[in-house]
Amino acid sequence: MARIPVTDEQLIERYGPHLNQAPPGGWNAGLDFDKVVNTHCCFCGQQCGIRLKVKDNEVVGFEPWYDFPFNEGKLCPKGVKRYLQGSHPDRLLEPLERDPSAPGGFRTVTWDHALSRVVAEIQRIQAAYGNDAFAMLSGVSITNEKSYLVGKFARLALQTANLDYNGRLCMVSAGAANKKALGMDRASNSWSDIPLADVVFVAGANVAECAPITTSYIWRARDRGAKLIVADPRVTPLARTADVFLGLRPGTDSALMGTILHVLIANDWLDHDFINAHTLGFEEAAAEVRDYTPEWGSKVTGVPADRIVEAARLWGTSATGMLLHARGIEHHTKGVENVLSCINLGLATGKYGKPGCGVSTITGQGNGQGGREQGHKCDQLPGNRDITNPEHRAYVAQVWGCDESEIPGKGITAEEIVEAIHAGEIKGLLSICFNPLVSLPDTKFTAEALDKLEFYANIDFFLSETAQHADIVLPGSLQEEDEGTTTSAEGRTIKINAAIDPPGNARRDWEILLDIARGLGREKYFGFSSTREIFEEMKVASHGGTADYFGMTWDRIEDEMGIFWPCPEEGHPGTPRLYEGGVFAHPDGKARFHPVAYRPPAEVVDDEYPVWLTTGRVISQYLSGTQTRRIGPLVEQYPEPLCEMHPRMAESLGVVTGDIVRVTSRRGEMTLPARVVESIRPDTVFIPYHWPGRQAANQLTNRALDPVSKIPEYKVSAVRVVKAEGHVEIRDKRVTALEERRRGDG
Ligand SMILES: Nc1nc2c(c(=O)[nH]1)N[C@H]1C(S)=C(S)[C@@H](COP(=O)(O)OP(=O)(O)OC[C@H]3O[C@@H](n4cnc5c(=O)[nH]c(N)nc54)[C@H](O)[C@@H]3O)O[C@H]1N2
Ligand SMILES: Nc1nc2c(c(=O)[nH]1)N[C@H]1C(S)=C(S)[C@@H](COP(=O)(O)OP(=O)(O)OC[C@H]3O[C@@H](n4cnc5c(=O)[nH]c(N)nc54)[C@H](O)[C@@H]3O)O[C@H]1N2
Ligand code: SF4
Ligand SMILES: [Mo]
Repeated sequence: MARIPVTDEQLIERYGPHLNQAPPGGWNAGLDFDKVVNTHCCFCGQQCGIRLKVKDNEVVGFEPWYDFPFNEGKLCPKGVKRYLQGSHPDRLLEPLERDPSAPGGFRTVTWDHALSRVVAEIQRIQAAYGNDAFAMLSGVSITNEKSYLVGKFARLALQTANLDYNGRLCMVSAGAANKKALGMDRASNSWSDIPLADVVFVAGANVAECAPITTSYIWRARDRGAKLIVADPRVTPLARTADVFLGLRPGTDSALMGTILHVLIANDWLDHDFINAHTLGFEEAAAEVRDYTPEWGSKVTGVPADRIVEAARLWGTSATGMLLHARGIEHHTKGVENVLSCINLGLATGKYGKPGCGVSTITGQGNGQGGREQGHKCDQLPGNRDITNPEHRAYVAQVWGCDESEIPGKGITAEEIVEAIHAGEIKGLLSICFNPLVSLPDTKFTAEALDKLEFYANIDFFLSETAQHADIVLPGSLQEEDEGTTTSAEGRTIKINAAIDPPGNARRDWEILLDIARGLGREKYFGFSSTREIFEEMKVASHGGTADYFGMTWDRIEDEMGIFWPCPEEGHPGTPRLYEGGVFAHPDGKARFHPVAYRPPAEVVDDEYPVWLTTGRVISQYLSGTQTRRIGPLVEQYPEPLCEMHPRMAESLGVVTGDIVRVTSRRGEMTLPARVVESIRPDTVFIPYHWPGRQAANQLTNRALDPVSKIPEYKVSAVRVVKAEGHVEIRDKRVTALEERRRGDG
């Protein structure tokens, strides 16, 4: 009987010698250090302040940064262990070239060789098939400066329209809805408004595990007597403390929000003055939900009707309120509609532009906010400008010193790029900060696409699963090896400070892009000699756009511990709370209601695939896991994916915790241990997605996309679950207090 490994030796036996092991003398743990650098966590969009301890060009530990106002020294398990990744033995130190005869499939090459090969392949592919046949994929764990550079690099060095980024798997549904309804894409408030809310409504966000520091803001509201509503198919740690828990069926959020709007209207829990003065389209939105009675809503969502009414009452009758949502409502083929249906609830009750009032998405990746403004989306130019708008193009062309006609048009989105590769239309790819083989839906399809590329180059600091399909791998930089800015979930732009230099022959990401641009003969557009110079150009390029950084300087950002955009002029204080006085970002200052009709997910359960599958995260792992699967203490906390299921489902399958189950969808199948929990709907299973290969949840997920945002429907697929061979002992650290009490051991 296999056991889940618990000792270092067992971990290494099971996962190979690649985990962080303590060096012979034990971890230095930062006792001995040369300097301490104030910076931010490299992981999620909370961007907690942290002080890194450095010894001999190595990050050896950390200190809490108590003065940084967002987290006041608090960190989650990932932030506490992040310092262990830099000196990992897997760190890429040299460029690699594919060589099937070499051990591991790659041989080390010089930078000259690697860069010349990249340049030659770009030129060959573009000459043979046209510029757009070479695509670029980027990510938003990189800074604003790098995001800006990637946007300019793809348009003016690669001269391709086909650039997109991994926020396409993340924040785009919220982004599109925010722009449609409010005219601007940012969280409506700084987090300091959360404690002022009388009701906090959390929809599809596992706050305690994925935005851990936000929990303390919600707690502060609770301390003042605020009520908490949570909508989630799982009873997440935060949901266990909710006043009203809405345990809806996956994929039914727009029906839930529509029903709440119906109840608000039926009881006249509306702010008519706000609706009349500051919004358009209320009548149409109201007409759409005329028949969305609590009984109808209950039938569609599976939530008792009286609970929906109670949620509406709390939201509608509280003077202040904040609605926070994340991927649970956004990872859907109606992700944009789901967010619009939440915004409708905020507008109908006047909960915008006042202390303690707002509707905000909780951004996911480290620079998920800033990275979605600087122009590396396929339809976007810096400042969150529109690449199809002639005025926007002309402005950016003038900043770039190019002719407007040199800026390519709108390209296709991330999953569509992979589809175009699969179809043989895109032949070459350069990617930075993206691990699509683990993170895109339908892994088999992604793997087939990667193998069809004539040339693929990848910039990363670890050999990610996707990088293993590359022809050339260029060793880039970790967050702590370069400086720049990011913009956190709150909309606060902060300064990342370099703690160390890239080790070995690794280079800073931006220097690599500049080298390629030079090789392509496009150096005239890329005369940067420092990250600061990129920032200076970026803020000019953003000027006049909705995401305006023009008034910021690095010094001010550091002195003031962040500046909230828009910050359009020098000396401007920044804008922690948007839409004050009910002034929205559309030219007429009014927000737009949108009629939202419920429609089912792309795939629904049937006799063959009778169980809903939803996917997401656990606290100790981060995204595709390239980084956190290499940090031993985090691996130990949750070593492999488990299939969470309710005791009723487990009983019907004859399964107990630790039994291996086979989960099959129309795309693929996987076997993994079951974890029986009371914190999930009996008709739904949950699998976290942080693992590759046969442990990848995305073997099962559906490639169906939202028609507007083009986000994949990660949160809903139909699967079949059966008991398979085998059992593993799970040392379960995630038992809820309630389960413990029922078992009589707590
Ligand atoms: N520990 C950790 N933290 C992270 C990350 C990480 O990988 N690990 N990643 C960061 C990133 S990039 C992101 S995007 C965020 C994501 O942060 P979240 O969106 O909070 O995390 P998820 O686990 O993707 O999903 C959130 C919740 O949605 C619920 N859900 C599933 N289906 C539905 C549905 O149909 N409706 C509703 N209402 N809820 C549903 C799930 O049960 C889950 O509790 O986290 C960030 N923080
Ligand atoms: N089934 C399922 N799939 C999902 C999701 C889900 O909920 N369910 N969530 C989706 C979401 S919200 C997201 S955000 C995506 C994330 O998916 P990805 O973006 O593919 O995941 P990451 O792990 O961030 O991959 C980033 C890669 O960039 C590297 N990297 C990190 N920082 C830097 C840097 O500064 N420079 C360079 N050069 N490289 C860097 C890392 O080593 C890693 O290999 O996954 C999506 N996939
Ligand atoms: S909450 Fe996010 S930013 Fe803060 S320590 Fe954890 S992973 Fe890092
Ligand atoms: Mo994300």
